[in-house]
Amino acid sequence: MSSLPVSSIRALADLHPKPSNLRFQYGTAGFRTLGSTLESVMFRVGVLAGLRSKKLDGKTIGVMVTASHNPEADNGVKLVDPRGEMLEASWEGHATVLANAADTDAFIEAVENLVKTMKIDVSKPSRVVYARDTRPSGPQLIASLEDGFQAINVEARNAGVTTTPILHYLVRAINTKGTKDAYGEDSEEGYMNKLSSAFKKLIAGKPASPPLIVDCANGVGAQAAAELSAYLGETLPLILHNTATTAPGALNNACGADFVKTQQKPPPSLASHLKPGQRACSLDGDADRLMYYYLDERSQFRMLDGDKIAALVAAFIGDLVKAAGLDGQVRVGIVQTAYANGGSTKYLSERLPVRCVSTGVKHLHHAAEHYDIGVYFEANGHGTVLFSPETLTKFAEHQPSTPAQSTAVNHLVNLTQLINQTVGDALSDMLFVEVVLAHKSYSGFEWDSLYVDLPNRLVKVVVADRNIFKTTDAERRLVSPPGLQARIDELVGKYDSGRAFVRPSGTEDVVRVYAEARGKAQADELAFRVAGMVYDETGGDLAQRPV
Ligand code: G16
Repeated sequence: MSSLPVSSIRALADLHPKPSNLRFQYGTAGFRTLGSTLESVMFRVGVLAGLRSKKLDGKTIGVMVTASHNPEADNGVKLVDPRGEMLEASWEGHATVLANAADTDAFIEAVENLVKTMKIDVSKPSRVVYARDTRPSGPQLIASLEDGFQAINVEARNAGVTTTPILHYLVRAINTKGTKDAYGEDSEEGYMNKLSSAFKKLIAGKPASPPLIVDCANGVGAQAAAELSAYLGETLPLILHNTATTAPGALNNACGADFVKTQQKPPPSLASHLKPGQRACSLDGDADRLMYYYLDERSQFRMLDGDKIAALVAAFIGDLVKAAGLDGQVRVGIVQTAYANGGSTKYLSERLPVRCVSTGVKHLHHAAEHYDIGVYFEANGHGTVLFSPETLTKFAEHQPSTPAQSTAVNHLVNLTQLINQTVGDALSDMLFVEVVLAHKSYSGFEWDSLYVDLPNRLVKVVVADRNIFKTTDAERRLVSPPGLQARIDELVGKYDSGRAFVRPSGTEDVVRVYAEARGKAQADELAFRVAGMVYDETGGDLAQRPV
């Protein structure tokens, strides 16, 4: 067994010293913080990705440099496992240990420990594919990452500037190439072709859809949406807005999926373009989240968030399974988080099995794998649909007994091609929504009418130390600080249809408070009163009271 190239690691690690005053944590979506502090983390992630690949016998690992919905000055990095899913949870701890080694000696010692404890054969090849979003700090951070690859001789493929879901797609496509599970051509063109041809088959014979406005958050989604639009042509006219990927400070600023969800209003830049009835949607900074909305006939903003998307697509899939004659043989289930609106949970659980898990795509993804067809969506618009391998076989082997059954099976098969099953994908989800709207002849209004959302409010609280907040029961209850949950329960009990919970964010240095109640004013009041309790519990700068 050859040994680690210690001198090469040492020489390059010395170029990327860890800032002594900072502690890094591999959280909900990898490492994520101010981009200017992340150089050492990037170098170390480069080394870690190489080791992960060696451990998996040279399979290709993905590395995505992005901070998604966060402000432009932030950046981050996450690892993607060979099937295109999030890094296995046990390796998140290894990532955190490596990122926090105080100096080069400590880092080399941590790498040697990892190789020993995980029994990594360092003579194996290591392969990585990597990409970044459009953040200004990206090129510098990619250079540090590449030094990490060089330090342990990784065969690295640069996928350039692209969306997070495309990077996930590439990882799976590369690792399944030439096998019976081949996922698609391992290129951006392969992705565009796969999605657009499935879309065209699914809407064949349906009346042409009116144009769709797409807010690209001034991020990398602008580039991918423009490319996709060219593939779609007249089949789905897209009108792209917020495409200023190089304008300083524009990324996610007063636009994008997170803005729409948290502010519950459209981006101001779209104001003059939104007429009653016009469908629009917003991507986030790396195009893995999607929010739809429209103005009703009184020009009121109506939001169609991840919960509404789940309701729309799950019902559609459930109906197709029945129409195909596969009812009882293929179980469809839904996965949500505590942020799911009570109205959606009620609607969905009256029709299909629903599970609630902790925030974070990895939790939803794993829970969804337990169903034959698992639909998972976070209210923030992050989600997808998973088809189990057995389900794909059932579709392939099913003998339809009527033309209607045959059509339904074909639609299901085309959906397996349209949906990016590796991770939530705003562009793929957008096409899926458009397919359902076309099949059902729904406008935003009919879609919105599936169920009524309970008024709700999401608030961020900047606290001195978010780590003192510990949760249980899929993050619906606090176990620490002691006594706080009982006080929240008492308050919630005073509100009609009241519900509230508190959890520390895994991507921002804040605590999040969610509340819903029968009326809008009550939901707002409950959220701010709980936020006040959180604030009083921890103290902090009065200027940074709930934002
Ligand atoms: C990431 C995760 C999502 C999560 C979101 C917010 O999204 O992938 O699963 O819902 O962060 O997480 P938190 O409330 O812990 O900050 P993204 O789109 O930013 O990568």
